[in-house]
Amino acid sequence: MAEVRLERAGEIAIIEIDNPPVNALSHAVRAALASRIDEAMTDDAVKAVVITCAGRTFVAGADINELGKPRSPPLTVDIAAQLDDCAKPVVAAIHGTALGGGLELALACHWRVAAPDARLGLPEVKLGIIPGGGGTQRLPRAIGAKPALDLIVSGDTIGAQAALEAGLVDALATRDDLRATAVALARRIVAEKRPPKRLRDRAVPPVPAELFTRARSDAARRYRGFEAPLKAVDAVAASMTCFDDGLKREQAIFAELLRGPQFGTLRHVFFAEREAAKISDLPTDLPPREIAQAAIVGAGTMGGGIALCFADAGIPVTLIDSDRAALERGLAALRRNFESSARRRNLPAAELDKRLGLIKPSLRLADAASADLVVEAVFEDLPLKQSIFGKLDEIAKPGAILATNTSYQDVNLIAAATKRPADVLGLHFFSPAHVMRLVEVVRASATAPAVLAASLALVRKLRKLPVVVGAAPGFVGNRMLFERAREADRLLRDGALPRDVDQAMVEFGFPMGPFAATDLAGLDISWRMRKARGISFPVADALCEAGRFGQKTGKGYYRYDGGSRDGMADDETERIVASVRERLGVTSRPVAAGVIVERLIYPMVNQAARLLESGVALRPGDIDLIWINGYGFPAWRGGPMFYADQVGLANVRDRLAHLARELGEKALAPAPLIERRVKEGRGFYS
Ligand code: T1G
Repeated sequence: MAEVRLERAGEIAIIEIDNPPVNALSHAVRAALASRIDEAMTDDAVKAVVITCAGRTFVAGADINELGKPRSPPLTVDIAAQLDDCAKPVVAAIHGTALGGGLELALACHWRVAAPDARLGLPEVKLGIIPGGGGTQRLPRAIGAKPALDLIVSGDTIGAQAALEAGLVDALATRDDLRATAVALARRIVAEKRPPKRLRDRAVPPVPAELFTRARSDAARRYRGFEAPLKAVDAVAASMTCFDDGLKREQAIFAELLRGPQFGTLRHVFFAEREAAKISDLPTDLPPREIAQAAIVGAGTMGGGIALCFADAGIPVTLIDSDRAALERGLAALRRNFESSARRRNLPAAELDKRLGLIKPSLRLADAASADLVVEAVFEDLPLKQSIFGKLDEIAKPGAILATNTSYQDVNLIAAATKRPADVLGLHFFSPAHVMRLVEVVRASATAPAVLAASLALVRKLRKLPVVVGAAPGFVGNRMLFERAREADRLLRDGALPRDVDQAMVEFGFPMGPFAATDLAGLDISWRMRKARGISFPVADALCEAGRFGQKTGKGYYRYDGGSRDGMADDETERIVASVRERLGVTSRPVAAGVIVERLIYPMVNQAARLLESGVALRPGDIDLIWINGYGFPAWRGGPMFYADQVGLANVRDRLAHLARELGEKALAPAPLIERRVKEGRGFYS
């Protein structure tokens, strides 16, 4: 049961919110908090108030279970006003993650003290809404309009040190004396008779008018079709006027988005992420296995990126490569990436150096001996991986987890190269590893539950999203990507041009289209895989035969002049496509954008249905998370499975059946699960 307690420390009243697991602001908590604040304000013996939370975190926001339902006062915005109006000083004591309504409460307090490992943010846009508790008006008054815009539009969080430097918090405490530090500050404020410091009374420092126009155009380009970021700019822009008018604007936008379809979709994504953490046959009482040290084998793009993730999470990591030049290249790339990531996150230089210091380069596989977890990230060659796992079997300490970062090799065959298959699984990071949230956790047939549980916890400690998948070729994400790639190649044969296909998918909400993405990754990688399996994608194969591997060769589907990363349409590509059409005797005809979207997404959904039936994917929500967090599927569309339900699974089934007939492609025939669900009048989620 939620509780809000009030206790006294002499003249200081301490109000403690206790609503496990994250002190969400349910209606019960809001009502109790409002009355405790009143109690403290009317008690003459109380001279100041500290607001703190029990458990692992300060308030992590409004209760998302209640959002979207009729809202009962007092709302978060009402309590923020009540705090603002308090005649006695109120100090917020922040630990864990002060997010959304939690940070908004703290902003309405007059002072803020944070534990050094606290994180603060207004992530409401990730739910398709904007802060609705005054945050779009108070945060700019605390840290300025530009930093506030960046945080609110992105939904990112910042650490306590950066918050102190930005003026968002007034002081840092050490973790175990947060309450004492907050009470001491409250006492000092009373002794010095300092009046309450209200953000509401401050004006936002002036900014160039084009700040908001540029923010709007950036948001429109970066989040194409996604409303909340754009609306967040409008709300923050309104903070440049008087507080009350700005607050009215915020409340109107908040209410409008709360009624909109994108909130419901993103609430689905939020709860799908929580569901993905629940593996039904994993005992919940497994003793936690500490990953105190890690080792990465292979200092290439993936290995270096994975090592960066460990160091960034404070885990000492040995980066191993047998080739000195490769190791040096890997370290140089890792440092460059770490520095640019630190700049983006305003990570203090001292902190960056501390994290870089956690990375130990090595030329010897033997240096993996003390690691609790080893991640192999070498070239995608099964015998090579098996040989490395055979050696790791001799070197690694008992109980170490041995993970492969393979993107499609059979993890069971890799595990079989050791005498400890129970300790082996796949951790399929997505490139660039230090940016992409998704990790497909590949459960091999022998993987022990404790190893799986420890790996899930580790991936979360890296601040990434683990999704458990089965050990089948391509697992889930890449198996679906194969379907999209095959249809994309066929669209070129049928008459579309690369830019038609890419533009249709960018309009749909992807950050880039399939051909631009393939040019970035390199056409040769999938070409090698297809040849090994005797599969032909006629256009892609012809481009590879012409040495057009993408950005790495200056040309692929597009041309990249002078090392530019912006692809230009290339007549040579169109000549190659025309020659393939002629060879295949295909008469080309224009393909409408809507048909392009159907022909790329529905085959993926079809394949996903098969992966659900075979158990390689556990839930439709897992599949949605994989594509949102690994391939840029627009989150505000909910993911491929949620989208298929929105379109209507019967419509998807009918289009697949039509395409299978029209294109003579049996693989496009609707999967049995889709047929069954349609017959039952259901979707994937209903
Ligand atoms: N409401 C309800 N339940 C929540 C919740 C929330 N805000 N946050 C987490 N939970 C549940 C979650 O479902 C799970 O439940 C358990 O807590 C542990 O969560 C007015 C309107 C805080 C960083 O968006 O980012 O404020 O599955 O597994 O990995 O402007 O939870 O165990 O039954 O994620 O340690 C804004 C959302 C809301 C923060 C902790 N706030 N939460 O991560 O644990 S809108 C957010 C998180 C708002 C105001 C607006 C994370 C976390 P169960 P978990 P975690």
